[in-house]
Amino acid sequence: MKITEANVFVGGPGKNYVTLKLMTDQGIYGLGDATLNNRETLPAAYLNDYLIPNLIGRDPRNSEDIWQYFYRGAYFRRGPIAMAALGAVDMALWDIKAKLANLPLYQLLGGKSREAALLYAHATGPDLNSLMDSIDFYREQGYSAVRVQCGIPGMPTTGYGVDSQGDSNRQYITDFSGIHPREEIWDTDLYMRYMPDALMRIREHFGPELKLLHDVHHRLLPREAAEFAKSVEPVKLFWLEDPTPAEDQNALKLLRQHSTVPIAIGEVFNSIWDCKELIENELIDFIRVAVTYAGGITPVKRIVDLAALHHVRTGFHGAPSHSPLCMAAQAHLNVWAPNFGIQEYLTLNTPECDALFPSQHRVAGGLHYISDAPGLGVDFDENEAKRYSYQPGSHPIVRLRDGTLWNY
Ligand code: KDG
Ligand code: MG
Repeated sequence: MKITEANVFVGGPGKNYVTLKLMTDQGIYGLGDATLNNRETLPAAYLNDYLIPNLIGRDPRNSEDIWQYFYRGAYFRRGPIAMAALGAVDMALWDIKAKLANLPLYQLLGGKSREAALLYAHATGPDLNSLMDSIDFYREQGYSAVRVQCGIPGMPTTGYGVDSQGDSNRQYITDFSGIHPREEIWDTDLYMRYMPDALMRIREHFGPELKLLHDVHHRLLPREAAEFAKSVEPVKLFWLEDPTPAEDQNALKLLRQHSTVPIAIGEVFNSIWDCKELIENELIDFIRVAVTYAGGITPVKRIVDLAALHHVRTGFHGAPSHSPLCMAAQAHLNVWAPNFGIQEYLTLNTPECDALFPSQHRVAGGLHYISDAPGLGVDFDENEAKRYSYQPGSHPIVRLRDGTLWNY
């Protein structure tokens, strides 16, 4: 069996999805996602210029050797661009392998450990009251877990999709405003004064059952993160996400000494090496890698197995910048993983997205039910794809009030 042709498509309804299609001499094709949010043309170029020319003629069933060939074989390895491109190749190879076996992919991982995977939605609001309305909205849809973020009085923006001026979910509305980022202001003191109380009011209002998650988006210094984690302990969060920038893993030690709040980290990680020490030192409770950014199903399965040894559960990244292909790859891992925790899920199933990526995967009552179609269970309509093209966009830049550049 040989790979005969490969094509990359960039574009989509409201997002620049980077989709890889690998064709074989047996008519079976595989699909993968290489979308690197706001840097989409780069994994596409990496695929077109380096990976695809070296894929043609290879046997797609040798997914491990192909993964090693592109990972070890690239002298300058790792990094989000190379790993997103490799992630798409690996996903497509698993898609082919499972289609060849005529099985849904999860069967090749070890079958089902559960019937459906728990999802969390994003509840947001410009202020606390509208955040509570947003939580109600998701509860009515059956969600038992929500990430809660709201605007902070006196802080015009938070830079992570929530601001106090009425625009509550900007991060997830397409920001195709061009290559120059808008600039937003962050004020740590205001956040530290306001957010612990706000989270406690949410807990009191909704009671003990609702799973509450909160994302700090890498904004705090280690000492501040330890203080914040300690102060939100009575809220009984399901997790506190990215309290500090992920580069300084030592920072988590201080937090751990002061708080038992469960910690979730990893959405910016690209390899097992980025999370090895966090997992082995048991400094986190949930690992948040995404199958696309971390190089595919092959390496993420290794991360999940390592995490299981250290009581770390999965909580894969599921921002809408991941296409339904990445979300499907994660869904297969989620039904299999013995140490599954939760899956982030932001509604992708608009009619336009469903037309571009037809699938039988189903979300209901805050749970993801896996498709039993062979492979990943997601298709790609190339005719639909002709409606879309690449649109430049950018994450915001965040500054402190004095102008100091801060972490987005
Ligand atoms: O591209 C960056 C987004 O995916 C990120 O800001 C989303 O923090 C995020 C989350 O938890 O989904
Ligand atoms: Mg996050």
